[in-house]
Amino acid sequence: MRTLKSAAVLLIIGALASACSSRSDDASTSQASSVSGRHDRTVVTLRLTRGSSQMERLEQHDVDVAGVDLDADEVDVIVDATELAWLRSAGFEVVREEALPQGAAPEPGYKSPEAIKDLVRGYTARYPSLASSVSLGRSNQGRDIWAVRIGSGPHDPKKPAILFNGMHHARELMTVEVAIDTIETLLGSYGTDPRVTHWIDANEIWVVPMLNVDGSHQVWSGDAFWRKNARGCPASGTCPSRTGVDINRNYAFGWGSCAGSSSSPNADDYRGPSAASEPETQAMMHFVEQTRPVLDISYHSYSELVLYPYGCSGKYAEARGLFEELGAKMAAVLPKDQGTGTYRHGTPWELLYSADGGDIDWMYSEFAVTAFAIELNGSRQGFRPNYADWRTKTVTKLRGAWQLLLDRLDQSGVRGLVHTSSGALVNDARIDLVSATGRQSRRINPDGSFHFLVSPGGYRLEIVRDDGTTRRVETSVNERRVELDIEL
Ligand code: 0X9
Ligand code: ZN
Repeated sequence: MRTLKSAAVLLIIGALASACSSRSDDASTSQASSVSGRHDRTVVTLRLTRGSSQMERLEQHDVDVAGVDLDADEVDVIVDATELAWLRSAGFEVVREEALPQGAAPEPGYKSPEAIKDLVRGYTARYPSLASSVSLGRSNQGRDIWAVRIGSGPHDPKKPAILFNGMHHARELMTVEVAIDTIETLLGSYGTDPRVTHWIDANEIWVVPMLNVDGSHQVWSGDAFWRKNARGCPASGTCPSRTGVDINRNYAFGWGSCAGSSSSPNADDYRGPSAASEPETQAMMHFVEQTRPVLDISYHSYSELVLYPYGCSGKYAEARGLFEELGAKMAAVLPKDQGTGTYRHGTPWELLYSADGGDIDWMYSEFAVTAFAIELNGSRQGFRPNYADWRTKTVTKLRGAWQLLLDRLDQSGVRGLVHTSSGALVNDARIDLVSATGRQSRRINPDGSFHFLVSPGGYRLEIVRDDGTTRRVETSVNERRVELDIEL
């Protein structure tokens, strides 16, 4: 596939796979040897028959779905010999098979957890007035998870926060590059590019380049297609078993609710023993709770899609209109890697499969974050696109998407601060935004601020403190953001 074009080997499955599946270090972990070790898996491209329930069937059988090519009606899965035999007997049409490049460390250029630590340190050293770093917490194996804050002053509740994060899934190497490019584009052009200068002056921009630091360590130790965190793995070397939790099935919203994850520790979408059981998930949840971003992009790969809540079949977000508007705008500025056309947009269940316990669903439902997941790169490029050919092309095109969100912060919306007559900020309150078409309700942020992204029109704000004190304010929104200072 994709990454491997030059070294691609078409496998004659039966003989070869069984010959290399009996590695002695797998034999000690009974499940790993019966489900499959990392050494005997193959990327198989299947024909997707429209309107059928193939994706659900793959999910029910815990098949590891790597990505889709919706234009070609194909899905790539990573399977062992037993799973491949099941796929054939279940009537799936196999289009291609390719070996995985096990043991191969990522190409030079891609970033390890250590490289991220050094880069983050370098940004804060070189741009002390614009960049600072914070550890969101530590992974299962004790690695720091770094965030870079980009802003031209101290925290200011008047300035919206926005979040960009990479690598929930360890094998999705290019997601880190996009996050790193975001940091470098912003820091490198402050004071020279007026748009960049404005974004940094007007907002608090947070970038978490690599959430899954332990999984990344697995990938750099030679397990090229490791996806999950490293729960249950030894601290060094690769993991002899396939345990590990899919961080993007572990968030505390709708956890395990719609067959959009697996209860089996060996499955690549294992949801973990309980909601938010994982330190990586907890770190991100705690961070979002503190910073309350208005917008978020979580980068994944691959499939060339812009996704938004919710992950469970049939379920749309209350703010569906806003998600569709912004999703369509971002997709339109993202041309596909191959051929013609642009990324598609929709919910995960419309375009891929049902997914529960995902980050964007949690961010949106818990803190009304307008949160997207972007699946970068096409299936020819896959999880590890050739760095020289694809790094620049990919990060450059993604600038169109994240910059569009930065611009959106200035556009139609209502931002404000709530304070008492003595000037103390109020955060023990709810705020509702009411229009002719409905009501959005949320808690005031810890710093006394609130921010609604809306379309132009007339709105009423209703603020109710926990002690019952109430205030109503009428406002009219046009193309620009309205700023309010509300005394209560
Ligand atoms: O399955 C996922 O987690 C993402 N696809 S991937 O192939 N990169 O694994 C889709 C995430 C959709 N987002 C949420 N439901 N949160
Ligand atoms: Zn992913």
